[in-house]
Amino acid sequence: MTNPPIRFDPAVRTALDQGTPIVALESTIITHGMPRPDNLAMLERVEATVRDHGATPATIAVMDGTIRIGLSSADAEALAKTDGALKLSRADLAFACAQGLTGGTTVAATMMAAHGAGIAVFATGGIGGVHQGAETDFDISADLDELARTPVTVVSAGAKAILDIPKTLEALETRGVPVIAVGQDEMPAFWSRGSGLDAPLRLDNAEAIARFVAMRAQLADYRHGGVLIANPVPAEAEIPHGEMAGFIAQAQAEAAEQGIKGKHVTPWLLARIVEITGGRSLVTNIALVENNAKLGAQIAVALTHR
Ligand code: PSU
Ligand code: MN
Repeated sequence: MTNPPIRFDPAVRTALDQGTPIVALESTIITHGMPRPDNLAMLERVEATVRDHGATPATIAVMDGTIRIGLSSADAEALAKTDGALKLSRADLAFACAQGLTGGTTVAATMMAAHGAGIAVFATGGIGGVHQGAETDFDISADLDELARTPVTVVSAGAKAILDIPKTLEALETRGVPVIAVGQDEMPAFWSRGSGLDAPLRLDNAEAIARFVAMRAQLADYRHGGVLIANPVPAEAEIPHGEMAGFIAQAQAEAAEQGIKGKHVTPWLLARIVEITGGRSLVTNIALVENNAKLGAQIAVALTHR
């Protein structure tokens, strides 16, 4: 038997030992979600935001076959510049470790690693979900099943509007995943504060979210799974739903034309939408991740105080 190849950053190790608040961050957003050099700049800003709000950031990735819980700035820079970094979801994590590979972890794989490391709160941009046309191509993100099984609170800006949001909400309901909009009744849609759909649940601040998460763990400690927090992008950074719809439709038509499939779909669409919007969607994307990092830190702090 070999030990699982996991390495903790010293700051994260100390925070775990002392029981101080920690926020996990994913890395597919770095390797596949944003162009260089904005990906690294985004990570630095997001980690600073977590620290400014009283928590330790733990960016999770696989580097040369080792699951890394927390990255030094040199590691982060190396990851952001790695050519051909893999996109690692639940199915790929052990494979990357066994083969000594490097990649960004998706929401699903980051949840697995965070939970294994003892980290309960994780902030990201948007989760994967049910893709448009899933009724024919079966493209449903492993993020949804991970939310059903792994008890981590995931702070997102909702599901990207490149997904089928109504079907994504149905799939989450089927899996027993609570979906909580923050401060509004409407489900946010990543770049947009609104989606035209009611969110299943609503809470208005980090304390209320922490109370709910703690209650859920108490009531159903047997396989209670995760919680999805849907935190709307700040108003000054949003691209309204109606405006976004046209950009998304164009990118999707082009992806279909070019035969983009499987795990390549999300990164391809994100990159294309950045081009189509002349970089505006990237500004929005960075703002929403930062906003989620702040709320994630506040939830982690509130959970620690309980
Ligand atoms: N949201 C972003 N950028 C991203 C992703 C989400 O703004 O890169 C990534 C996340 O890591 C998410 C993944 O878990 O896309 C979903 O991919 P798939 O649909 O192939 O499971
Ligand atoms: Mn997929």
